[in-house]
Amino acid sequence: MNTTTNTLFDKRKAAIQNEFKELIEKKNEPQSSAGNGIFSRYKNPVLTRNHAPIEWRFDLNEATNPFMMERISINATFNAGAMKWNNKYILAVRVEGVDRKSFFAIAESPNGVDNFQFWDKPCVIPQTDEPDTNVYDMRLINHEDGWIYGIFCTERKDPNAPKDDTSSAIANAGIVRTNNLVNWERLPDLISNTGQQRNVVLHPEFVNGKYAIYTRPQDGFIDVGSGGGIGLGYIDDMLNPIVKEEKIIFGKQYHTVYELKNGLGPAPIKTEKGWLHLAHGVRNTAAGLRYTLYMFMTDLNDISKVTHVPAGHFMAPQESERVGDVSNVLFSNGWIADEDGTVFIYYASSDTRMHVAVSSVDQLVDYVMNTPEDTFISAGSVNTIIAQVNKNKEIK
Ligand code: M1P
Repeated sequence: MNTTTNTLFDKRKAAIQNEFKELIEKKNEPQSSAGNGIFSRYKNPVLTRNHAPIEWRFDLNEATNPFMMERISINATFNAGAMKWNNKYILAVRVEGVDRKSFFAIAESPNGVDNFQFWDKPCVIPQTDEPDTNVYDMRLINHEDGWIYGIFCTERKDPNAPKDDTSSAIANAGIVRTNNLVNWERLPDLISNTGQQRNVVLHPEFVNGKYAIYTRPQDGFIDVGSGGGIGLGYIDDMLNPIVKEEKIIFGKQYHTVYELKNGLGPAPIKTEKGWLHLAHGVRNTAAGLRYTLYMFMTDLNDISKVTHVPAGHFMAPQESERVGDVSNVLFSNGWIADEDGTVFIYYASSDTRMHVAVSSVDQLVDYVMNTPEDTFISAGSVNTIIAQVNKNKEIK
């Protein structure tokens, strides 16, 4: 084909390529110079559905696609696991096609805040004997055993649901491991006896020679029912991932941001003061479920012991983040702590696109240890404010 003919195909291809280049190369910057002192949100989403490579979406042969039509469309890019690897900021993104199926794809950036680009092909996740209908929300964990684990949610239709019930599903934790983020070895799905599982995360270090795993047991697919809370259990061998017992270390609680359910985000970050955790808490409202992010700290030597819990949410959906496929949702399953202490918090808004907020280990430790805790009653919140006002009056 002569490239100088300037057909409709040529014009559209050139326009699409230009727009894509502009999007990928767009610089990002903090939203405001003042902020809250805890973290800086960045202006542009780091990944949107428009970041999906042109080669995934278009048949680039003019003979078979004369209108240069999008043949395979992407609906959303969200809930990404994260890690630093070969000096690049890596996201294992939940990419959702317009067919509603999610899959994983790796995107990398040289600086963590912009220029994210997907690798040329999505991840191929081997199946178990029972194929996954849908997979999502991978946590990437660089474990001290030398493997990189990907723990994700695998969803399959409930075989015991009545015939006319086309929605009931069963969620469990799928497990893969890799040493290059390209070839993934599928391990058996998690075996627990506490119902369904989502938001399962592997602790990055051995605890007494065992793998420690954070769980989120639940009775049903959407409702946690009598289950719920962030659980902790132990596994002897990841090739036979049985978690015999789960202890709830952080339960749901009335009139808090984690009233209805909660779940751990990424694997915790180790600091001198304790393990820093990022989690999501969900409450119900007249407008539907509201998902916000909150933080807590656990003891360095006893990871089942929660030592600090700042009151309320750490981040909540703001402005355009509020709107998307599932509105009023912030969700995070990936963050990266750099060697200099900078922390890149990757979060998705409204199940639609990925953002970054930047903080540091020192700021997050200060936030978690020195923010007043929830008193669980309004009068207590007033007392907390008055105590701060009085303390400020003492400043000479
Ligand atoms: O739609 C909001 C979130 O809902 C689920 O979260 P959880 O397991 O806590 O209920 C997940 O499907 C998550 O992917 C999604 O962002």
